[in-house]
Amino acid sequence: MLRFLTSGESHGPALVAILDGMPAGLSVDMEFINAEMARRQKGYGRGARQKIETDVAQILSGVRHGVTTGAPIALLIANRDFENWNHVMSTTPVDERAEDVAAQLAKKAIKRFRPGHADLAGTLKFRQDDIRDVLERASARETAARVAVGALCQQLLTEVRVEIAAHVTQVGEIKAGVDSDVLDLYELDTLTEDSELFCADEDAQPKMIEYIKKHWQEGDSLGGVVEVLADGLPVGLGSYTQWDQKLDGLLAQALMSVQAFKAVEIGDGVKCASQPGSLVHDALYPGDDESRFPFTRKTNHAGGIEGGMSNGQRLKVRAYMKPLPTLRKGLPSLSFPEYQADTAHYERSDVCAIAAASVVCKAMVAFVLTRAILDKFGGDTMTDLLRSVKQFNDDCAHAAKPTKVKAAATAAEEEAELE
Ligand code: EPS
Repeated sequence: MLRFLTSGESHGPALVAILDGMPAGLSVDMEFINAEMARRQKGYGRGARQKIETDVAQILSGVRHGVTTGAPIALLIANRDFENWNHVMSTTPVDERAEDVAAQLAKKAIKRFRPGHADLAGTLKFRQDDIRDVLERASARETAARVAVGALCQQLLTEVRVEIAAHVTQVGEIKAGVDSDVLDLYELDTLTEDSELFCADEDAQPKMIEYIKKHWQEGDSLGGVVEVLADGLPVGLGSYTQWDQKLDGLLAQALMSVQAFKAVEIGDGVKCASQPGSLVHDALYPGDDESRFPFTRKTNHAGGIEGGMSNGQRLKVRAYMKPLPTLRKGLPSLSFPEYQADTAHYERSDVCAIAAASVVCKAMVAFVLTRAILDKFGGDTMTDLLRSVKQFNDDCAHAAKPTKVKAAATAAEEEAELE
């Protein structure tokens, strides 16, 4: 099964990811991976850290001469900022009496919890006596490693003709007025790459930027909403047969795992709860020349998933991010380890990271879809995988049931034998 782990602290030497289970024979485009890495660093509302970093992924194993071998793929992204944190984040013991060490430790010390961050629960959970031990790993810097993994997955998706794109649909209260049913995903991807907030609504975007600016001036932070769309998915990814195989559940878990994400919605998810079934379910009609399948629909309220499986329509997933918990306008909080009334800690941070988060959400969706494709179609090699996906898509296009095909073949063989 395709899986990945990440490791690394925000200001440590590097971030690392291991992606295990990719088939052999996938050509790896490093330029694409690093373009995605660069995209994650962009977006209006980000803090000074991004001026320090130039994220570049390096592949250490599992790829030879630009092609995957089927072995685990290790990726490394160096943290340039580590040079300013070398004592604080040293993996080996440091001499706290040395002047430069003491100065750096004092400068970076954190003695007050930030409500909304992992600080409080993490410090208690791991019995740490330094909040930094928690926040360094809880930090969204980790998402750089996820983007590298997702970019590799996107390359496999491209091979099986699945297209994926993400855009920002809301910042705070400002919503984009974009109809995601009619967006061309290639155009969306190109458009958002050049825009400041990865938003497809040219009228809403300047308002979003003003809104972020206003909250930055007030020492506040903002969240928002990201939508991830995917076209060309085979029918039947995920499964209705078991709770932990449902594609919507898997997507929700993956997206909720992104730092600061608090809700996930598939299709018209939330709205569906307040509407009658006749307005929610997507009626079926016979397919025409343009349809991929012998059926078509006029709506996509389900967002491309029915019964926990992809249904051949565009996948539409929205993910909701809360405002970042690091605020210049510190909230009432407690000191650590005394637990006395104080104001929350503030250190350099982003005001709004929703644009960057859209790249991360896309990466996570790319990973879940790639895993679901490999689960359904298997294949140690890209050749096996492509053959199997094509065969299945062709079968679906003609609505042929393999069991019937087999029965017919058996009947034909029996008839031949009788003759
Ligand atoms: C983050 C705090 C900030 C963000 C960081 C996530 O880092 P720093 O404390 O170094 O300014 O910039 O995000 C990244 C470094 C990144 O590359 O996305 C946090 O606390 O989550």
